[in-house]
Amino acid sequence: MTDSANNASVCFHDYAPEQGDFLSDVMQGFSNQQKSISPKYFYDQRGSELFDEICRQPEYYPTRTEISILQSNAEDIARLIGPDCVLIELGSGVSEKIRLLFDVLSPASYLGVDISKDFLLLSTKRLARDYPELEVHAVCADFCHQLELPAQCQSDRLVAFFPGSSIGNFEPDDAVRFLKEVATMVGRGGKLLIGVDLKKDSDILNSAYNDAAGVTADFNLNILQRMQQELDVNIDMSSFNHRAFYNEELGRVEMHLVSQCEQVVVVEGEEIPLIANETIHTENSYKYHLGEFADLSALAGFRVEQIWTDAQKLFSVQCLVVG
Ligand code: AVJ
Repeated sequence: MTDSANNASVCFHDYAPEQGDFLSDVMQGFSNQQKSISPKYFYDQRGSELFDEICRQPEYYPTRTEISILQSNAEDIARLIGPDCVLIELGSGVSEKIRLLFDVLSPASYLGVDISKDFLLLSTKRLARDYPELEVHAVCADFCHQLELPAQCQSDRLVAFFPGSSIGNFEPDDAVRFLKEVATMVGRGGKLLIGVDLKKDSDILNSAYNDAAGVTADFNLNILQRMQQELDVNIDMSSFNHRAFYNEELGRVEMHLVSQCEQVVVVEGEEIPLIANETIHTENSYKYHLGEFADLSALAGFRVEQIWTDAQKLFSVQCLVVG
């Protein structure tokens, strides 16, 4: 369904997935040997707020590092991309980072894609207000499953923007599949500006996902809160603990919820037993060497055109081109 309404000069397109996926995904994830819930369910209103707060924690280096890379290299990035492109931000959230590029990039139009409708509308309306010259589109969609552009946004100068190292949430095989879809969407000569978190000392990674203020723990536990609110479940939240660690062998940070005792969780009448210390796996955040990510991009049909990093090589922003 496409519902286009000119609201505060934002053109809105609704491709939001049907509700009901949450329950079936939870049941599916709980029936596996290693119980799991997809990290996409972190981002209800409260979860999105908590994630925003994570980004401001001193231990969580990715956000501020990426912002400083974008700031220091904005002109360089703009030169590479060229003027008058159609800029498509995937998982646009609060759309703060894109502002760093607008002034130097002068795109023809901007399209924010996000699954969280309220956040999306708020942030695209703000952009439309602050950049009155810019044509702003908001697409509510789960970009993992569909990357469909509204007809008005077709152009031979498409540039996707995928910041924050959200690509780290995909299994490497799925990352290739996803990047292939992005390549198809932007077409030959089209580009992808992407933030990729890099492999590094495990102490830095472990503290980034175990901030002293406990915000990441709250963010992780909030997924149980969300289940309580939206599904017919009975979970004692205080019987679960946050656990995050860098799995060096697999090159990823893992987040889990650890059951503190033997207990039974009831989901829509179905009893799900957990033994003491059993975990529910809630997230993987893959980290890459530059060479590893270049190989992955190549499998998807992208060539790495340029890489920008910080002095400590904590994080990278990369410009990929199709073909
Ligand atoms: C939004 C997926 C990039 O993996 O660092 C932050 C999410 N999880 N702290 C990440 C997250 C815990 C974040 N991504």
